[in-house]
Amino acid sequence: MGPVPIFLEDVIAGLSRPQKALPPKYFYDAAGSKLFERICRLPEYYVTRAELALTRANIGAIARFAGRGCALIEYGSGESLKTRLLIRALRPAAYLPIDISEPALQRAALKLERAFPWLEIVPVNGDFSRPLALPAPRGLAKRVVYFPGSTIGNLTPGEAHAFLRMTRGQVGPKGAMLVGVDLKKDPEVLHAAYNDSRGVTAAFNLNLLGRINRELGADFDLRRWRHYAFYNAPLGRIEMHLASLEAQIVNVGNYRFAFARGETIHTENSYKYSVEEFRALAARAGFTAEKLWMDRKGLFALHGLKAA
Ligand code: AVJ
Repeated sequence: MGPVPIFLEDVIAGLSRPQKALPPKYFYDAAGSKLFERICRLPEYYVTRAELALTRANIGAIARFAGRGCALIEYGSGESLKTRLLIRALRPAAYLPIDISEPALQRAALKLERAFPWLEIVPVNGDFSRPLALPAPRGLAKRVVYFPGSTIGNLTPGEAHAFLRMTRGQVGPKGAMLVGVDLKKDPEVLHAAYNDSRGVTAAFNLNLLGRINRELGADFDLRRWRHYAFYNAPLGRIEMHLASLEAQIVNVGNYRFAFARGETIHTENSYKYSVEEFRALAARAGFTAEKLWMDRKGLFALHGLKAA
């Protein structure tokens, strides 16, 4: 069984729940990855710029914290500028990018090979929402897990706890972790970041239905759906949904799903954590938060965690 049956199963299961839902990891097909890169350059989407700025400004301290010559493991690597900064400063013994998209992984690995011919690159095609076994490290290099971009915000606090426990096991007692976390802030700023004026985030969200049509032969009519994103303050998260503009029936393979007017498919959570909240979460997973780097506006945090 390849990836397609799993995609189909996940879609059928998600659309069969009382609150219909789809896993956000499926946003990132070729079209979705392109749209996400456009999101990262939007004026309203401060996340990428804030993280890049704080990484640039603190790269020396970050490298000292992680230690030179480590095995650097990056989850959800995609194609990242921050990674290049880090590789240059850290001079890792090996770099293990982990990504759900095989083409994105291969493209990124090729580019990095060209830029850093001295670096051993071991791409791992994997989905980190499930437990993942990493290739055994060569030598005794200390392992450092890098999880930037606030991707951890896609996980519920329970899932984030399980993920941090898994990476705590992977880095071992001497290891460290760098986690990029989006901070709680003015809800207007958050709202604008997920409701950009150019409609790129809307296109990104709607592309999920397009992908289901393309890959699973479904018949979602994209004109009958609207992007809907809001900040859920009590839960501390942005929620993205796709709202059905009218009562309709959609076929996915042999399955039929009925949608009421205004009913939504929940497509993504993006949790925001205060510094204290994230430290508490890391502590429960067996990490001590030793370092904290932030951008000047206090929009985004990079936490340096050591095994407790
Ligand atoms: C890549 C998961 C961090 O939650 O901000 C951007 C994805 N969704 N705009 C985020 C996203 C809508 C992004 N993460």
